[in-house]
Amino acid sequence: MTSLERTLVIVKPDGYRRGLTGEVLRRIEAKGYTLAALAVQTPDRARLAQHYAEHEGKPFYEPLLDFMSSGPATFAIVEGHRCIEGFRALAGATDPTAALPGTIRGDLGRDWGEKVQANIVHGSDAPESAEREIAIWF
Ligand code: IDP
Ligand code: MG
Repeated sequence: MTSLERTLVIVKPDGYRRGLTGEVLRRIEAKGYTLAALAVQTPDRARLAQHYAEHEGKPFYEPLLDFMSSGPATFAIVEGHRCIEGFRALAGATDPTAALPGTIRGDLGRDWGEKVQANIVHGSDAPESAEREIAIWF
């Protein structure tokens, strides 16, 4: 028996602007995961810097903070056994051009020629990062 997990999902500002919040949440619910908390807010740079600390110094870091603070985003705590791995499978690869059809990024995302990939969703990558990220935003 695996333990009940939680993950932080963000429908990023590109997904929010394009009206894809409902489509992303629909896929999470259709998969069978539970929405434990939901909030719409424009991410502030201070909390984004904490959230994305592992990427500080990379060429896409400043563009990433600009992009993520560019407007409202939807934050969700998602629950379910193995939901961290499961949501990342639903999301698809980081690069939306390479992300497979059938995934959120593969079906709904594309390259817009920017320094940062606008790829619609974030999902935590491990139990420790999920708890760390949930504590930042909720
Ligand atoms: P992930 O969101 O799939 O976990 P990370 O490597 O954690 O990917 O990167 C965080 C975010 O930074 C990505 O979702 C994407 O928006 C952006 N990003 C990551 N790598 C690149 C890159 O090589 N070029 C442009 N943007 C990137
Ligand atoms: Mg990541």
